[in-house]
Amino acid sequence: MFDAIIVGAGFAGLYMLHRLRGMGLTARVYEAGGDVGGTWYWNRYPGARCDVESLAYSYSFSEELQQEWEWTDRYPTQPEILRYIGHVADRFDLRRDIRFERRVESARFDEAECLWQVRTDQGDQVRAPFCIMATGCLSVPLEPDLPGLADFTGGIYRTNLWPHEAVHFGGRRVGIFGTGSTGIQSIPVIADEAAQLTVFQRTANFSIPAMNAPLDPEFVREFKARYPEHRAHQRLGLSMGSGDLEVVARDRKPALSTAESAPQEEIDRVCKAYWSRGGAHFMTSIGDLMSNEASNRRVADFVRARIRAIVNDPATAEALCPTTHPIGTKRICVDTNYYDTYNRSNVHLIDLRKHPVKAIEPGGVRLADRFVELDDLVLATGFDAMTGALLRMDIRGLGGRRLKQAWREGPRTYLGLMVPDFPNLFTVTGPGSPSVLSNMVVSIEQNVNFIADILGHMREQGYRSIRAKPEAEAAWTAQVNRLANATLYPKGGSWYLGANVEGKPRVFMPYVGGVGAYRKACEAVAAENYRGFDFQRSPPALSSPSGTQGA
Ligand code: N01
Repeated sequence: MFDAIIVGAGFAGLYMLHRLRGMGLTARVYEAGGDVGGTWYWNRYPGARCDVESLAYSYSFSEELQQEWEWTDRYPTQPEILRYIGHVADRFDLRRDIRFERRVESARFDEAECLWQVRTDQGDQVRAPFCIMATGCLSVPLEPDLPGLADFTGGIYRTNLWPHEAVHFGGRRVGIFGTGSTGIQSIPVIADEAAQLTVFQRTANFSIPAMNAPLDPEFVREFKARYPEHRAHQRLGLSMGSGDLEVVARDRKPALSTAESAPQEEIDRVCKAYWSRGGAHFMTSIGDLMSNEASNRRVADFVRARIRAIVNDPATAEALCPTTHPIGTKRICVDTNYYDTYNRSNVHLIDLRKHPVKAIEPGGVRLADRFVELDDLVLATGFDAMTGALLRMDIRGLGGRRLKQAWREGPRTYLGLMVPDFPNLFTVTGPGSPSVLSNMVVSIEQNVNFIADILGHMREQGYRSIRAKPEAEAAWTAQVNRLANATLYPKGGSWYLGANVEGKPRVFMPYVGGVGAYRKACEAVAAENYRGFDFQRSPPALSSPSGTQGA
């Protein structure tokens, strides 16, 4: 028996394991993939790169680690992140407690014993007082609704299940579905190699140039010298990681409070400055961008003007101009040469709103008005986000209550970390926490530390179980909804809202208040003796700091 079972060996699972070990607790990690890395293990598609900057998208818990690791570019590539996570696993000797290629299928709470019983698809069965879900927010691939897909005789490549061996598109006619962050990253890279690339676009998306470049060693040296200050900024949500501290300090305030009534030259000046600096930081340019529709429209107009300026063919440019949602309400994309790619003679855009798919046939895609012959299909069609990984397991809490049942009208949590009828079960970056609206590594570290502190508190006090109180869950969920409804986010029809999955309840899942406000809320909860949580003392207590050895 272990003190805790951790599900997932991505950034969250690894750090959770490291923290528990540091407390003298024992843990077993189950991971469906063949190695550590989580989302970065699976998403190895061409062009995969993080859109948070390297120096910020990394653990802060070890000063030695952050000083030692050398990043290459402003934005890290997927292979580089995977190497980094592998290095962390080795450096902190984490692999020995991880069982790979084991997908957890069920987790059931045994009330009499106050234990979670976890079962994997390989037949492992293990019990522990605590179960910590580190299953990621974007880890369940979504199968697109494309009739006849199974009949296609060419290669089918899903970006989020990309093969480990090299895929060669040279001389081939490739089609791609999906123009979210993934499609937008991979389209320019596939276009470089393929003979022909046809992009089947259902919804045009807003994308900002990454302005990626190799990191300047002098910049890195200065950044690392002040890492603690950078990390402090990140933890308060003041920095997306870009630039030096002076830039961060200046950008604490948006350049303009609103674009609604600002003169056009002023909007152009500010937006151009943010555009040329590059990255998702663009979204912090205008104070009320995510709460004022008129202000948002003017910034969206700026981006549409950029698209028209970059793309030579006016009809293609128009089709690429997003019109279905306010900018930022679907996750902003960050690209390298995305719009320029449409100026290549081997790239063709099909607007599916005008030319819907009738069927996928063995040799290509049948549209209402034409047939596109293809050798390969790439599917960049997204995820069942935030709740998908949790709900595909059979999780049962008190009285055998299923999580699926508890969340039938959408996820409800206390702080994104616990659900009332599921004692001793934690969700790292769960729905109701900043998660996908933040730098995930920053949120993961905060969530993991909070959970570890709770377990430390329980050990000190001799508590055996913890539950979120229903009233705390109700109040937090109401606050999450209230905050979201005060913004434009719910207008996006995005995966944040579950809108990409048929039949999924439309509930805005992440906490929009920012990592700083969220962190303060957690600190206030802890300071008030973990307000909103109910602790019980009976049966056995957690193992002593020296740790009980696991079976
Ligand atoms: O998925 P998405 P993603 N026919 O859901 C289209 C993170 N991420 O993998 O909008 C035709 O955004 C769908 O069209 P529509 C990031 O948080 C991070 O790109 O539903 N098209 C859409 O265009 C991101 O937001 C990085 O009309 C179909 C696309 O598929 C999240 O992952 C990199 C279709 C799905 O877009 C998800 O991004 C990459 C159909 N039947 C991703 N079904 C970083 O850099 C779906 N689509 C860190």
